[in-house]
Amino acid sequence: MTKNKRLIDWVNQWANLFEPDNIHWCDGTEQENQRILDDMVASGVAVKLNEEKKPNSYYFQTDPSDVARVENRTFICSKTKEDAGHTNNWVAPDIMKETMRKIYKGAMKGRTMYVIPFSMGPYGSDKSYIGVEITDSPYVVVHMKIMTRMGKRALDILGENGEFIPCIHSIGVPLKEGEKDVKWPCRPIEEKYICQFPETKEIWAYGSGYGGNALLGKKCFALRIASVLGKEEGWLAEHMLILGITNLKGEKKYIAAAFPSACGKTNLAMLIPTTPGWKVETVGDDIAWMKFGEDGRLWAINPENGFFGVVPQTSMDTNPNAFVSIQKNTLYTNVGLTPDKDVWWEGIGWDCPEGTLDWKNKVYDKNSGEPCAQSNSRFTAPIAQCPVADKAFEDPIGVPISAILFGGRRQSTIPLVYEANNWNHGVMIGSVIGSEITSAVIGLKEGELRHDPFAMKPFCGYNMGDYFQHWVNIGKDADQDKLPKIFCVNWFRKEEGKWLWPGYGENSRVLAYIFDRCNSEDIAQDSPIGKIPKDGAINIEGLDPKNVDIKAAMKIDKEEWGREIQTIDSFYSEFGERFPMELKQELNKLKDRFKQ
Ligand code: GTP
Ligand code: SPV
Ligand code: MN
Repeated sequence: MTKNKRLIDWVNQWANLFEPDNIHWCDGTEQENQRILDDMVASGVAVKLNEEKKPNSYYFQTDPSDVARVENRTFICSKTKEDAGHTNNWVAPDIMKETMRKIYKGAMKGRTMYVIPFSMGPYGSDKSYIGVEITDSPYVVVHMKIMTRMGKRALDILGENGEFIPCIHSIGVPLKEGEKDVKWPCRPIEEKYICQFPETKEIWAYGSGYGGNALLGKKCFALRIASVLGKEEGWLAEHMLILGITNLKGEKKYIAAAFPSACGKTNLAMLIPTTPGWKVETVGDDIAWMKFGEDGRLWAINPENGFFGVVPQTSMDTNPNAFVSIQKNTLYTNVGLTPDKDVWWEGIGWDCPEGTLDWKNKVYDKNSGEPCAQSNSRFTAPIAQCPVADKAFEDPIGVPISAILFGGRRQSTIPLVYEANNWNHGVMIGSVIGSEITSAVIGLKEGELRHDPFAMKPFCGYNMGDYFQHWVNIGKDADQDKLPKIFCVNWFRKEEGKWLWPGYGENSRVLAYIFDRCNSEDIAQDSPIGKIPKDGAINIEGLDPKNVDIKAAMKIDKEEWGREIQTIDSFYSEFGERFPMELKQELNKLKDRFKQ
């Protein structure tokens, strides 16, 4: 398959340690994919869904302990602790490697070791990188086939001397001779490891088969390792969706938006505007790589090829484009399975059929108080299947970004939308976004508020203070007029338990305002926190007054902001020396504006 000596040696070396029964080099063909799926169906690991209802789609249930990312088992193994920073778990690289070599030894006995060559980003783009993942999980192989550009073409690009990001993954459950496998082999949480080595650009993972823990092209490579590459090479790897938005006159702009996990990226990326005549198209729903073009603007690609999206509440009402995207060629994990081999979940839009199995494979009892679909259950589907996939998602050059949005789940304080006064103010806004914790991560208290700077707290591969400085530097060296404008948005504000903004497709009204601001329309006014819409600048025509209170959604409450500034102060003070002066200055300016 390849003449790349470094790759061949590397595979042989790992095969010696893992001791698998076989080695399979993935060519990325449909036939190969089908064979692996058929084998999983035959062994009871996968269920083939009803061909009439969900053509070419498959269903999986994980072990109940292996349902989301494990942040407390995720490590940035830089040489010094300071280089990982206080927002990351750290173990020295040699110590971690020693530990992991021991548990890796013989870990693939009785299994096949798959070698998956893949490209993050369109084949051949100067923004793309090649990775190779070694895994003993066929579930990972069929997911990487959708989530990345995978197979022989990636090897061809690598050629004889090309460089790749090495990604090592084992579920850590070797089989003795004749031993029968369980449905979802994995290690207990405290034995899992998700390790990034930023200096040598390596990823070593162990013990989990799920999502960002195992599909190593995604969070481990495209964010943790790529953020380090970006810092070294002068670009940005971010937890951001990318969308194209076209106004009534046919003018198109691209917007990137960072929200923490399970806070609405997939939904915003493919929303159907309720503003008549406007159109939104999807370039990506989770990750953006942004580099300056020769024209001085910031250009973005989506390094991924598929959606790994939150299932619950996805319906023809909330997100019709996602719903349509997942009707065929889709992999479902941890949702409900109906007696006629279709899928069901909370918020799908119809009642649960009698006899449906829940994600733990028990007949679902509506009165149990437990959900039928696990709250972090996911669909995996190719981006190309999205009815509003933007053609530019295949474009190796990417798309020029006009605006960057930051947001999170905030019940109070943060208004529906406001705009940064300048780049550094925008960097400050990104650095202090917070969110109520969602079910996308195991081991943290759901609903509790935490700071999640740039939605990158779990994904920054180096010291977060240095990361802030990198963002400041990106702006310093750039042509200010060509930099994207920066906004903060919050769809989740509540009063007396009730949403103040209807969200979903209605968010297009805020996007339309942002679009017009990018054309410098005179529709904004100053406030202590930044520029806010003038009265009437956000079109709320036709909205049911029961579902919207724009005054309350936009309110800037002095007391709430007093508390907010205190939490920013204490959050910033955690950083110590490696913290940009520029952000301290921006915080002081914010304080001063409230005094005026
Ligand atoms: P990751 O894939 O984990 O990075 O998540 P994501 O940011 O793509 O989140 P996603 O769009 O999947 O949304 C997660 C949850 O938020 C879903 O249950 C949605 O129904 C809900 N949600 C999304 N947008 C809105 C909104 O505008 N308003 C409200 N109230 N809820 C929303
Ligand atoms: C997230 O948690 O932000 C996700 C899902 O997008 S995972 O791929 O598991 O990281
Ligand atoms: Mn994500």
